[in-house]
Amino acid sequence: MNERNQSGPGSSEATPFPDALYDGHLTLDHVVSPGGASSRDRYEAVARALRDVVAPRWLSTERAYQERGAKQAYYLSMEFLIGRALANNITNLRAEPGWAAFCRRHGLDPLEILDQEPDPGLGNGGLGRLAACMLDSMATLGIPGTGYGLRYREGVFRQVIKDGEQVERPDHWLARPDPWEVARPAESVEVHLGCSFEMDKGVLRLIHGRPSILKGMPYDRPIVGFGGSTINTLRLWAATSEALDFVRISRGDFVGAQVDPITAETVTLVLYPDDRSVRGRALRFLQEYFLVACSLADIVRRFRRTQGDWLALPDKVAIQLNDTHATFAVPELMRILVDEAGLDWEAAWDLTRRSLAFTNHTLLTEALERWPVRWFELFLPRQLEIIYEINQRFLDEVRRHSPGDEALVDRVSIIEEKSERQVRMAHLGIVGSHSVNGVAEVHTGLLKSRVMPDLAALFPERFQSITNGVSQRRFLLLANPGLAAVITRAIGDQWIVNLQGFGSLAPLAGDSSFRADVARAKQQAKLRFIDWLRRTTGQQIDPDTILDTQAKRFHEYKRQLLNALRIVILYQRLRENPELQLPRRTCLFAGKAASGYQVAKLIIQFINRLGATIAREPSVRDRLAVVFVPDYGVSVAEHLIPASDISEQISTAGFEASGTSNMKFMMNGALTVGTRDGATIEMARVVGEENLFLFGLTAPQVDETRPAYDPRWHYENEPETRAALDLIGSGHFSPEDPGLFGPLVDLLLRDGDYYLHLADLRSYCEVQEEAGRLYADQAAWTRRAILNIAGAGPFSSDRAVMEYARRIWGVTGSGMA
Ligand code: 26W
Repeated sequence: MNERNQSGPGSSEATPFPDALYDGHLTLDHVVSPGGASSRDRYEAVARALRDVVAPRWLSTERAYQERGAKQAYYLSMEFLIGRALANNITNLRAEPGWAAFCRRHGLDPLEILDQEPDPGLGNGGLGRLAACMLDSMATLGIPGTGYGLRYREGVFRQVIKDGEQVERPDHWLARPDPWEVARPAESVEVHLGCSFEMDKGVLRLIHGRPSILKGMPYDRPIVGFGGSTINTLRLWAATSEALDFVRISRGDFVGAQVDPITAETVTLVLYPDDRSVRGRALRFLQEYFLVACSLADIVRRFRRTQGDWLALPDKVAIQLNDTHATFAVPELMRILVDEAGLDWEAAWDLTRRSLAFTNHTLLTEALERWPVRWFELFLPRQLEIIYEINQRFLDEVRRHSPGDEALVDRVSIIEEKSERQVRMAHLGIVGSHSVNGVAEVHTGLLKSRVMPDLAALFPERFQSITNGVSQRRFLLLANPGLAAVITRAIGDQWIVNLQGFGSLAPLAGDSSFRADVARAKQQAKLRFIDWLRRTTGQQIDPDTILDTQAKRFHEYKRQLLNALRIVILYQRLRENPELQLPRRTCLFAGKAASGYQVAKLIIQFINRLGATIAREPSVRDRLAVVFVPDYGVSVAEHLIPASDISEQISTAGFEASGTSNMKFMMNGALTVGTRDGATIEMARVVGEENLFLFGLTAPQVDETRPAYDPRWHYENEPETRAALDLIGSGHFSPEDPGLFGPLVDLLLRDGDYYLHLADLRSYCEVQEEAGRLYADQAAWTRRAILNIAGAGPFSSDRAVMEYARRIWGVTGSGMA
């Protein structure tokens, strides 16, 4: 595949732009004359023309994998936050020059066309975006990697801010046909369920004792590797069902009766907008099993096409389970191997464990899914039998290992024997896999010491750590072309496919002309973002301020409230002392709160009210502003991250598994204000703690502090803390409803401040002052920014994927050094 010419990264020359194909699609697909076409029509025609260019390479990629009998990696995830495809594919096909000339020739505004593409919100946050970055890296490295997900007809909700509050709007991203996807009806699969169900006013009502069949219809999306020579596949399943089979029904043969199409489609109607827990959501239970059943049926079907011997499965197939959401794969693969392939239990179990690997992305116990046994009894009786057998054999092993320790047996059992018996999906994933990994060193350490100590002690060889990464092609080359050009001019463009080359930027931190280039690129990115924000939201930002950004899902442990508290303190300082010389700062917030997460939504409202209050005060507003950027997602991140000077990574230590926005800000030259948590610890090790602004308790200190922690001590002994909390409690930011933000004060003072905001507030304010002082010295600031960029090498998803490929999957890629 890539043996063709090795000139420059991604080993293929720039792709000419397919004008003729465009004209064809415009007139033939949309039957409009060029003059009569809408921007959406033009977008679709461009996308289809590019897909035509990609199609033969897509086929030959697959053929090459088959020919070399390559071992394949399959990434099973309930979320793929892929972002818009057009700009990404133009970049990875190296078709920018062609695209620019094409737009000139057709008198088109490239941004206008690019803006037509909906941003598929097929994910909530970090987990979903990591999956997308992994796919981009697998394709770029020429690794035979396929993503399996669900084709939600509605992605994560669109966030609208009304009177400072988050309002959720449906995301009809498929309202118009999507030009990138290819329906594959011939490759549909049947999914059998032990009972049937119907939707009754949005609630799933089970129909006991009537087995049913769902149909999984696959839709394939091209994943274009950089250079355009490898095109991998993201296969998204849509649930549907055959028309009701009246002949069968007339024979009273309800066994295998189809669920009616409308009900069937509800299974993949919408992504659960929750990244905490989905307890009690039977439809989510069905979605997860549906994903696994369709994907495993497809994987086995592909395997059998070339392999006659089942025992070769782990040599040809590596399946990565993206968190507990995919661990139905353990009993489902066993069902296929025992019931369909007819293998004996031991052989099937060996193949299953050697083919499956599990990644954990969170330490939050409520996010470690447990599903009621009775749902298995109804929907998946055979899988439950298998789970019982797996658990029985596992616990026998445990009893052999620790005779008499029934407490241990209870703790590690896959079945939680509480009032409502539940299946612990994380335990199932760990017992049924040959590899379990955390997504950053500190996270994996806590996984083994705090969350899964017993299982880690039982299977020490299975636990390993692979720190996350992000795609520098999407989050630097595409999102920040100005800075990318400055870097390429300095060190060439190999970094696009090998970010380790960034190290050679470090010496340039001392080079004033290079610093000037980097500072100019940052200023350009700022102005571009400010212009975009004004055009899309009407909000004005002063470019001569520090853009200080916290962009991530709203969650108490991510402590957007801590950020807001220090802004209240800053606000009070400026009110009390108008002469106070402080670098002017714009504090930007972006992120969605799970629609049912009231506290997080109240924090969003508070931040918006804080911003509105400040904006009404002439004595303060020219030195401090708070701006909420709505509807955060991949496309907004591409505007916001390149423009930011400061990256806020302020989670309570021990709670952020890894973080990935921290890496995106770093490679775009923002300086990190953060706690020693997740991957930020590893970033500080590479760049040097002195080049970040680290503060607060470490994870062990959090554990030590918690037992005797009294948040009121800070209220009693820190005047600014007290004044800030009193101001919030007084209704100053909500005069029409003085008690509105009382619950936030209670959270901190009355309810124990579980995430230790007040414990870290002082040191947080101090490093923010330090950052403000350094910003006044632009040369020093930019020098540090360059050192952070230079240290971003290890945080590419290419490095992460190569670790998965070598240490877990045992696959190789033509692009892997
Ligand atoms: C069942 C509901 C649900 C849905 C999603 C629970 C938990 C999740 C995800 C695990 C939450 C998530 O996105 N975790 C983030 O994963 C990133 C990628 O590994 C990490 O960088 C973040 O630290 C972690 O919070």
